[in-house]
Amino acid sequence: SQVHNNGNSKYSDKIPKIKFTKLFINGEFVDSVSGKTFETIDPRTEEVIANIAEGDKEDVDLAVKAAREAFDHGPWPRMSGSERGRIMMKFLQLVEENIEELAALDSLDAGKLFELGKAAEIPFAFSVLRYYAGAADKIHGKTLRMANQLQGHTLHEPVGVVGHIIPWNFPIGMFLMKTSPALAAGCTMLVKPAEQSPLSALYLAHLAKLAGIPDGVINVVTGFGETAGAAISSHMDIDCVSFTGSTEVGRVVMQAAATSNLKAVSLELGGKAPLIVFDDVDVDSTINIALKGGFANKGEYCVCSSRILVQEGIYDEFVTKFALYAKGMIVGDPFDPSTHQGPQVDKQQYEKVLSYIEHGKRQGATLLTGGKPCGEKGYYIEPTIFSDVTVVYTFAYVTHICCISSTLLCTNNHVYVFVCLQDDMLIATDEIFGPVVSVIKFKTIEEAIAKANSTCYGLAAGIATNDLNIANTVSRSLRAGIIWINCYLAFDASCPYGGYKMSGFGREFGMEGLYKYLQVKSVVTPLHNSPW
Ligand code: TXE
Repeated sequence: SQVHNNGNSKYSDKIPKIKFTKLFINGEFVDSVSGKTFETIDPRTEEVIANIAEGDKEDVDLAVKAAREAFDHGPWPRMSGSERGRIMMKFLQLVEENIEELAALDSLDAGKLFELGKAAEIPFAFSVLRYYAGAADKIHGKTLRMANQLQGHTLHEPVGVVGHIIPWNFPIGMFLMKTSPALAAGCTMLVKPAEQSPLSALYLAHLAKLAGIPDGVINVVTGFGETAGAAISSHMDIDCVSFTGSTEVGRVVMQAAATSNLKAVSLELGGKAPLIVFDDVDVDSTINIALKGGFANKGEYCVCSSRILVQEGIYDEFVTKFALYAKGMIVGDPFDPSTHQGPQVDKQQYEKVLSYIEHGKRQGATLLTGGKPCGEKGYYIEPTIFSDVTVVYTFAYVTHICCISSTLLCTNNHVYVFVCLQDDMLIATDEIFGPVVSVIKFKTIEEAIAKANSTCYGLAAGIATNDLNIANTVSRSLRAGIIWINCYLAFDASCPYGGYKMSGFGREFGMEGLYKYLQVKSVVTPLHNSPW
């Protein structure tokens, strides 16, 4: 049964004092040029936590000026990789020492589970910082022996000033995931945290300064997307923008980059990840994977397995047990250690999720559990599962390979092409970004692949099966940037991830996550006897 205890005063001793509310530019906390502020809201209680400086175009200009100066004349891009790595390790030490306060800021600002943050999510973000601190002195080019007695070598140079525009679902994680590889590369940067969750970014900027990261290398401009965010993507003196957020805004960011200075762009956008469950699995243990994939971080996760495709042989057993387990989840104050699911981040997301639940009911899906808000105040929603969610797709058969696409499945030299026309239920197609999971039935492996791929997104996918051949065949056929077999959300700092299709492009983590912050310069010279 679900317990609800939002904003429980029992946990008031865990609420941190808010120390930083101003923009962080050139190593100083400053008011915005306009002097304006905005409120950041506690999603548990709907009350104001603090007033935060509202940055706009003028503030972005100042931050870019500081970052440009630090890039063109400062020590950061010029020092050795090992020295940058050493300072980043100092930053790591400071964030580790302050984990309690950092975790509390994200719980307060974004409704994230406090204990889970401290035990898993934030340590993972730290591992990303550690990985890139270690990578800073492993950036090197190649030597080339070319035709005509030419010798060349490549230099990997920092791309310059980077603008990071980040969302609210993992405020600390996103900050470190974006800044760490850019720091290792020798870039300077400004970060615009989401307006819903600005607190931890300001605290991290303070720790970065304490660690010895030179002034101007990391700047933080808090503010709104249409103003501060837009000023970053259209800025003429930013060399690269790294954006995580909605597909809709990703498109706007890319357009602004194209029509301004053609800055490099990387986009990590929405998702509608499928978890495909074949009928050879142990249902109970697979439900644990499905619960984690579907409801982690209250479904506010771009890789969330919001579509669970279950093979017909175990479908009935699966949906019954899945609903039972989800019903047992405790929704409540994220500071309460017994809570499984906290509040949605803000009123807008809360209303968006509830409206999708209404769509699901209206469009004829079966509501197995949840479906309602809970609590007197705060943005709490019950974990919700719909079954009998239908997906309309067409199935065409051709006998020759006409194009290369992972929606092709080759068997015995025949090629089946699956073309998605439309999915008839919105809950099966749209990114809901809340604790709402659709269960969809399938018969054959071909149908599973077609249904899984019948989405404009392609960020992640899961496969549950004990059959190695099925696992390998399906993982090659899915168009998504990361595939989890018999697990879900298994991230590692060394393992690249990012989007196919409208989930964006560019990769986070691993050395791929570093390359986007580097330029490759080739240097060519004739050898003795060269005709040049
Ligand atoms: O995202 P936005 P929102 C998806 C998810 C969610 C939906 C809307 O489906 O329900 O997006 O969330 C900044 N120019 N994801 O409205 O608006 C904004 O200030 C430049 C998936 O919060 O995309 C914030 O810092 N920047 C996602 C960031 O973009 C702009 C995580 C993201 O906000 C801007 C979050 C503009 N014109 C939402 N407008 C994921 N991939 O994890 C806004 N921003």
